[in-house]
Order: sequence, then C-alpha cells, then structure tokens
Amino acid sequence: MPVAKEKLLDLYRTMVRIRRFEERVSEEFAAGNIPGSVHVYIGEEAVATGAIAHLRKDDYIMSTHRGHGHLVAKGGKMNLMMAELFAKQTGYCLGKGGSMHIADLDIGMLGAAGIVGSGIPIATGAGLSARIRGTDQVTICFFGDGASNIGRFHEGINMASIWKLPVIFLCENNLWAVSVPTSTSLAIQDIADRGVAYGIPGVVVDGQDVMAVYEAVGEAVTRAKKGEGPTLVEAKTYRYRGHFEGDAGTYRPREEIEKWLARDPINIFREQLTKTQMLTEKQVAEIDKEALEEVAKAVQFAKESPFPKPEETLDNVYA
Ligand SMILES: Cc1ncc(C[n+]2csc(CCOP(=O)(O)OP(=O)(O)O)c2C)c(N)n1
Repeated sequence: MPVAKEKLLDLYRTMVRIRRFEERVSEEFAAGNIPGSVHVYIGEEAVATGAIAHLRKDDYIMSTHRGHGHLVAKGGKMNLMMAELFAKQTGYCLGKGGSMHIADLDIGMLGAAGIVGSGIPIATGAGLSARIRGTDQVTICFFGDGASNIGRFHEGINMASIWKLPVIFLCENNLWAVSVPTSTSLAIQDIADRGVAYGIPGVVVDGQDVMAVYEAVGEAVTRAKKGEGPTLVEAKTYRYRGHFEGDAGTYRPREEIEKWLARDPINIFREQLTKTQMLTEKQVAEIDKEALEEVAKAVQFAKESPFPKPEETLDNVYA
C-alpha cells in the first residue's frame, strides 16, 4: 500500500533526529558531561523508526541498553532524555537512572534495560496485560543478537506464542555482542529461523531500509491485532560506533565497517525520497537544522538543570 508523503517525511525526520541526538551524546560523553556508560544507536535508526511508526501512543515498546533511538521514535522528549543522561534532577528518572534506565509510561515506553534480554519476558507480560484488559494495544520488544542467546528469549517468546499475545519480537542483529561476532555465537545464519521453534513467523528484513522495516513490522502488527499472535522480526543492521562510547572497537574488521557505512540508512532513504521528488534539498537542510536546534536546546536544558540533592538519594528507591 502506498505510504502518504507526510508519513515518509516523518520517517526521515525521525531518523535524522535520532542521529543528531546520538552524535551530540557522543560528543558530550567525550567531554565528560555524561557519567556512567552510554551505547548509541547510530547506524540502526531505520529499525526503531520503521517499526514504531505503526504504533499509537498507548502501544508499548520495550527497549534495551541501546535505547535512545527507540525512545525518540516513540515520542520521548529530548530535553528530559538529555537531562537524564547528564544525571540531572529534571531528567526522566530524576537523574538517577541514566542512559540505560529511561522509561516513559505516558507514551508506552516500558523501559530501557541494562540486563541483556531482560525486556523480552516483560514485553510478553505487556502483551498479556493488553489481552486481560481487552484492549487492542500491541507491544514491540527490541533486543539484540546477543540477547537472542539468553534463556529469557526462549521463555518470553514461547509463552507469548502459546497464548498468541500481541507482541512483535524485533531482533536488531548488528552482528556483534560487544566483541563477539554472530559468526561465533550462532550456529545459524538467521535468528528469524528460531521462530519455527515457537510456531510463529520469523521474518528477515534489511534493517538499513526504513521502508522494508516499516512493511515487515506492519504485517506483524496486523497479525498481532487480529489475535494471531507474535512474530519474530530480525532486522540486519550495524552499529557504526563502538559497543559503548569510548570503545575503540578494534575487534571489527575495517572492511566490514566500510561496507556497512556505505549503506547508511539515512543516506539510503534520503536518496530514495529526493529521487522521487518527495523531499527537496531545501527540506533536507531544514530538517537537519531543526533537529540540531532541538538537540542543542536539550543540551542547554540539561546543562542548566541542577543535580539531585544528596538528601534525595534514597527517594524513589524500592527494596
Ligand atoms: C545478562 C547480561 N549479560 C551480559 C551483559 C554485558 N553486556 C552488556 S551489552 C552486551 C552485548 C549485547 O549484545 P546485543 O544483545 O547483540 O546488543 P547490542 O549491544 O549489539 O545492541 C553484553 C554481553 C549484560 N549487560 N547482561
């Protein structure tokens, strides 16, 4: 089905916003303004963007340690995100969570997670919750290739499949789990093949092509809403940066990085849109400028915000 021009421009804008946010995060981290650890999403923007474009505000996503892109695509506020990364009191988690623990329940973002694979059963639980409450909400669960080798992957997907829960399990296969390549951690080529084990469709999609992701996830969302159960979607993608900021990433072959850089998801989509006159050079520049301004404002907000007070340390801590 043809996609409306405004929607196409939205997809492009979202990818650019994620990229500019992450580039600035990388800079601010290097400048020592962001404590803790951050994992940026540069190179993988088409996955979150194409997938989340199908969701309503009250649909759910479950994110990962590499979650900024998911949150931006779901409608997260950049100033609250940046303040959280800067550990400021005005951040999403009052400055106490940091990059890997942001949640925004008002927009269905159930949380990022530092524990690899931990979001998978939570997404199954969100699907079960929608079923019990009788809503048509769907959940997209993002996780990496590394997470697909964790026990919770099996437990979460198995349970969702036997109960036909409305969950899309979206594996962002960027070929590496820290310094471990999938060639040594998987005995199969496609993680999507594991869908067979749970009696659900497993679909491989080009994660650098936002429209391919949009189409594949669209089918999975339709299936979920019809009560036919989950789909395992595997997006083949690549992280352009090290595993975390500060990781020199010397374990990855130069030729491999260059091959994937040549398939930059934003460049690919921009070329498609400009070739078909959906996007002009002027609009490209405007979208970029707006994204940079939005990010600059978020950084200013973060820098001007106070740190949490020492006496607040134990507030909002549950034991
Ligand atoms: C249960 C668990 N094991 C190990 C780690 C350490 N760790 C953090 S990220 C990561 C790799 C995750 O790889 P993948 O799931 O492919 O996601 P990517 O970083 O490639 O996006 C590992 C092993 C962890 N955080 N949690």
